[in-house]
Amino acid sequence: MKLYYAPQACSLACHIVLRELQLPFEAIRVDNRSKRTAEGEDFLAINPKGYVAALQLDNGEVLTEGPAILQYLADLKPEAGLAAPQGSWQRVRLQETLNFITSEVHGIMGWLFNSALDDQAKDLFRQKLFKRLALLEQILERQDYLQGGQFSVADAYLFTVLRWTAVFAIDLAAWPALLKYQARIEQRPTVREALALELA
Ligand SMILES: N[C@@H](CCC(=O)N[C@@H](CS)C(=O)NCC(=O)O)C(=O)O
Repeated sequence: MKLYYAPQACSLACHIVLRELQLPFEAIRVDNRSKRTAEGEDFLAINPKGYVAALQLDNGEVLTEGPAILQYLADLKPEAGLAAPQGSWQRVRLQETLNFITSEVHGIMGWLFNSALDDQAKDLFRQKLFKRLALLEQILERQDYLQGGQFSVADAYLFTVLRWTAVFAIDLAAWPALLKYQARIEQRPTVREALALELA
């Protein structure tokens, strides 16, 4: 498998999960501005959507969209418990959580990266984001991970997008459970390895 990633982008979640599952993979860096890979390929020819993450399977198929990739990977090794079994109620809850992260956290934060928006517009998105963070804070005050007591693909994803708060000078100390959660996940060897490669 090949994971197309950009450093510290949402693809980090897939990168962490590949390492958690100890699956063999090749990490291929994409320059999101030029849309070329580190190997000089045209990324748009690989993923016409033009964004990471993209996972190329050994049969050549390319899977995109973080929540789909994360679940696909987790299902390759169900015994690792990174996603509840397909067809279970807990799996539906996991999908609910992944959808919340992708549209209500990742999606909103995407606007904060947009240089075409003025401060007033960005402030609207910040206020909306803070409401979502408050909801997550309530969950993580009760439990260590989003789905309960065990790390799941949803945590790899939330950890990844929470890291971006630093870019916008949003101090996570306002949400103490989120801050502790971030520190807890940062300690995972797979997270350290993934970040070491992406920051090199
Ligand atoms: N809906 C996609 C969004 C992916 C996305 O936002 N990727 C960003 C990095 S976090 C990207 O590559 N943006 C570059 C671009 O859109 O040109 C998903 O959930 O995987």
